[in-house]
Amino acid sequence: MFRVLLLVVLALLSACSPKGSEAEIVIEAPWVRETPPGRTVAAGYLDIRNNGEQRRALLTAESPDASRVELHTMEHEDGMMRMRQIERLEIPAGTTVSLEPGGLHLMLFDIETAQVGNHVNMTLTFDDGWEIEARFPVRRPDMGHQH
Ligand SMILES: [Cu+2]
Repeated sequence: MFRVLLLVVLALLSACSPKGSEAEIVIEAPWVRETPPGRTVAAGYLDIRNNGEQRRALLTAESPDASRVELHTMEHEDGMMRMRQIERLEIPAGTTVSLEPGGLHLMLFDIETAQVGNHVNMTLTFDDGWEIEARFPVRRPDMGHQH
């Protein structure tokens, strides 16, 4: 009897509680930078807003248009800016993390479609297993964010 009651309570809890990142993470202003002719490596940018009360982390990004997508950061090293791959991107509770030129970005490899007029689909996966598919229009840097 107790066991049945417990199952009912658990079922009610899971039905009522917000579903982790799905209710808390908001993707804003996604875009992919146009690549010069002949280049097949492109950078993707977006803002990730965490409206929840727990720290979340972006773990992976995948695109049907790229052989792989990595999370990169830019760091000063010996007076030069260098890209470095990171394993996860933390998004503290109640904050927005911006991926933008000169800083954090998504790096897409072997992409042929990063020309203005196209868009790139990407699936972002967070540390609680939640995934979101986002559409990244391709832009030139001088076209700005165009919110
Ligand atoms: Cu990079």
